[in-house]
Amino acid sequence: MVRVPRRAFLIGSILTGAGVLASCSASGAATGVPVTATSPAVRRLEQQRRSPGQQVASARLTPRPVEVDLGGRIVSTWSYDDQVPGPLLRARAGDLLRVEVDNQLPVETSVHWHGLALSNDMDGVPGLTQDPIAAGDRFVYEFTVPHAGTYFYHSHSGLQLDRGLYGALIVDDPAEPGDYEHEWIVVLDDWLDGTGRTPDDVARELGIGTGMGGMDHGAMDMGGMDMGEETMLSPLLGGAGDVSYPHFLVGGRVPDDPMVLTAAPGQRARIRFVNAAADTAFRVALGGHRMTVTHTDGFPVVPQDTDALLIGMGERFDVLVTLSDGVFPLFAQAEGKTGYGQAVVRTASGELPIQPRPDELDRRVLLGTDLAPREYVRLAERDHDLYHSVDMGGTMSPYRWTLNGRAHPNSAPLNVNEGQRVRMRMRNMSDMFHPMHLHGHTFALTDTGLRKDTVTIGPMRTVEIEFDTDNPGQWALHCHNAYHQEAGMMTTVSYLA
Ligand SMILES: [Cu+2]
Repeated sequence: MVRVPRRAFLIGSILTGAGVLASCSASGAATGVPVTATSPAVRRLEQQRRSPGQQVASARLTPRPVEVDLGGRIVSTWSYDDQVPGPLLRARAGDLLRVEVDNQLPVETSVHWHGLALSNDMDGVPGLTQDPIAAGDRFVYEFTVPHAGTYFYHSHSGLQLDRGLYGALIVDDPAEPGDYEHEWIVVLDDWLDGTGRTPDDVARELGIGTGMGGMDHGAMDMGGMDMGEETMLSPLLGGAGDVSYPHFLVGGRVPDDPMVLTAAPGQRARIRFVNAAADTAFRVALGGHRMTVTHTDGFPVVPQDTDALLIGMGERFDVLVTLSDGVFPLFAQAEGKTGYGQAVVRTASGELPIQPRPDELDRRVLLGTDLAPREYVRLAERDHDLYHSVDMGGTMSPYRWTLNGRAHPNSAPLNVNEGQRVRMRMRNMSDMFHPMHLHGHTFALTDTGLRKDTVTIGPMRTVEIEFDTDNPGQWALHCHNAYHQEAGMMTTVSYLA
């Protein structure tokens, strides 16, 4: 069932000033007509990124219906190449990545390359940067990969992300020393497809697209939070989700039959965490260890030690750990929900502790916004040319999530011109967290300079970001909760010229 937490929506009580809910408030104004994905400016920029000796990394992805074994649980779902997660894709910074997608799904699809500042026509947003790939059709994505780091790819069509249509994409930096013996790619997910309902069933239960409230709305009162057991609340994130899931996966497996990562005591491992979930943030810890965070969303940070890490949907973190002697749970608590995912790190024979939940989860928990950037990835000091405000809100009845009071596809674009420094204030006016993701750019948080492409914004919190408009096109800006996005929480950063 869909569990809808009671929430206060405070837009009315807080924003009484005239004009605040206007479609977009900006200082400075961009002028011109939209630069579309097929514009010469987009093509020219990609030509400049190409180089004569450029290496080509080729791959093929076949999305199709499949039965997948999640570790003793067989489910019917849709995935890439019959596996969950999809195949690992790997390239080096500067390479040309060429991926042929052979759509064997019964419906149209698309592939988005999450976090990459790539050519707009290859960004994989149907209706914005390309036509959807029809059932039975093929499409070749081909673009220069700009930056090293931990990324992922996923369908950007409807709720296909909440099936099995995602996989990790690692971009290597040939100059990086790689001071570790093991590299483990750990993809996290919340799972319900094939367990009696599909993500489309859930959308119907929530009331997405029907103009109606969800099935649980009869008893709802919009005035405050309910502390009852059906709410999903996190002390760190407030409302922690709209959907309850029967399974949480680490590396595509349920905890009963987990992914096992083996090493020798004293060795170092780089763990690349990707949260591919649709509606779940994860609190992650490795029992008996502290982790040193080295990167988030592909970009390096000042290394920081922590016991646990909170990862919003669409966020990635790289950590280094020096492994102790024994068997340890790599534990992913579904934040604010009941349930967890788990892998096992093994440097010795023996069994996992009977109670695998590590104490580290309740010690220091680091959020992405707690990190500081390495100096060399800071944006250059510069005054902003343009200021945009994005207010995030929603209602539960009807189930509708908005940016500046409007729901996609009726949202107002945020216009920019090329060559500008844009400052953008994102205000969360709801009591639920939203991981906000900007396509095609890695922005900086104004207060710390931290580089991110997905920032988790807690309830009633404001985050201000800056970015340089150096990648012309039409770029989605949206909440990475798949159901919020589907219910309207998406707009476009639109280059004009
Ligand atoms: Cu959201």
